[in-house]
Amino acid sequence: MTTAKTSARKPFALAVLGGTPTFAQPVHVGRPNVGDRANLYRRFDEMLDRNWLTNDGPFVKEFERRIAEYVGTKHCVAMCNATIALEIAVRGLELAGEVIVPSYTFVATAHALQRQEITPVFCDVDPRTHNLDPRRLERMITPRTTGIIGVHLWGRAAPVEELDEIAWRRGLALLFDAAHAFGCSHRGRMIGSFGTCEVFSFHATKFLNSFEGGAIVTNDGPLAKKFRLMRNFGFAGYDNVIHVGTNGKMCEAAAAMGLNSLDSIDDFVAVNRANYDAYARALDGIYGLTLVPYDPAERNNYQYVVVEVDADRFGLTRDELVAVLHGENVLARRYFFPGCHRMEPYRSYFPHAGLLLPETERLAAQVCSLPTGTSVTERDIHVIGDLIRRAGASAAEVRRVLVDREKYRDASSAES
Ligand code: T4K
Repeated sequence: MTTAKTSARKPFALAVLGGTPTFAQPVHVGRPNVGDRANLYRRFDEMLDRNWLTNDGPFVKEFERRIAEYVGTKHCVAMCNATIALEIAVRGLELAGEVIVPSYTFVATAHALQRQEITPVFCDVDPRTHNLDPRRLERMITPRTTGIIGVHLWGRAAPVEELDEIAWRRGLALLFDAAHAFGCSHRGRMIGSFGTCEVFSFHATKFLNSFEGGAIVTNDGPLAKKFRLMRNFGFAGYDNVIHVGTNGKMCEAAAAMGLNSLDSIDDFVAVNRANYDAYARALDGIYGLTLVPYDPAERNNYQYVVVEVDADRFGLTRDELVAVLHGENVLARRYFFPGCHRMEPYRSYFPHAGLLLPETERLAAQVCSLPTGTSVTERDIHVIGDLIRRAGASAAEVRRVLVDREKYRDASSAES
């Protein structure tokens, strides 16, 4: 583990109040975890010696086999990223019309539908779980609805049984955006085998990365075959295209990184777990701040450390807290602000969607993610906890400074 360097600062002065930023270098939310470099270079040498760089190469095949084994599915189809994997899954399942998704997610979930001219219908989430609320979902179904995409937000399982029951009763397809949930379980079963298929992300910022990457996992053989065709332009052999397709292939360098990450997965989870526990200690007792919990009875990857800020009790809004942290070079992120329904093109298409999404609106205003992963040390976390505590303790002064700064900004932009 490397330590983000701390610099000397005036005691008790937050940077927004005129002090020196605590961290000399930015502390990021999603610094990539890098496993054993020597092994990675060995794999690169092997790849270059073989002169086979992409198109279903041996590393991709090995990566697919190991992912499927890990989550207990029959098939894994590796892709260049999770967004393309979602698009292929949606198309492969022949979804059309409307598909119900949460708005409280990364925008890729909605874009994967919109790019295929399928309307994402945004359903509100359960404030306790941050995942789709099945009771509200049932009311969003129309004659045009063909499917549901559940998201296992932060790696905590969506309500799979309830969604499965609704999907079965109403004749809808059910798939899951499991971008956050590799290595997590639900009721003791690994996420990956719920719904018709699930999609993982192995983006650089995910705890297990292949630089860029994603995969669809499923137990449905014919569907897996279709996904394979679709990720390779629909080719079923030289010169023989039998399906519409795209270029969704994972390259060998990405698969080499993915395999390397898999070799270190237990270490990554252990570090994330230790960091999460360190945050729990560092934030303990801070009035108005809630650390989003993980069920200890399940397997978790602990890759997101998420807090909810109750402005009335903490004294600062989430945005004000984020401004304080950014001043200290702690680049906390407002995942997922402002909610897909407030992003284009959705906000133009459905300008009043927020009326049906009260919990999404509240969470989008109250939640932020804090830095974790192998580049963040327990000492860093202790310091970040202390900064948050001090921000809350000097809330009135911090707010006054931030409001003045905002007024100054407004005035100078009006002048220019
Ligand atoms: N579904 C869900 C629910 C998702 O969350 C995502 C992606 C997807 C689908 C689609 O998966 P992919 O198609 O990406 O496989 C990031 C990631 O780009 C995105 O993969 C992720 N979710 C989302 C939650 O976060 P940004 O734009 O917020 O990330 P960015 O570039 O600001 O990076 C985050 C932090 O990591 C920064 O603090 C900087 C640091 N960083 C980033 C990169 C790329 C590094 O230190 N090194 C790096 O190489 O979207």
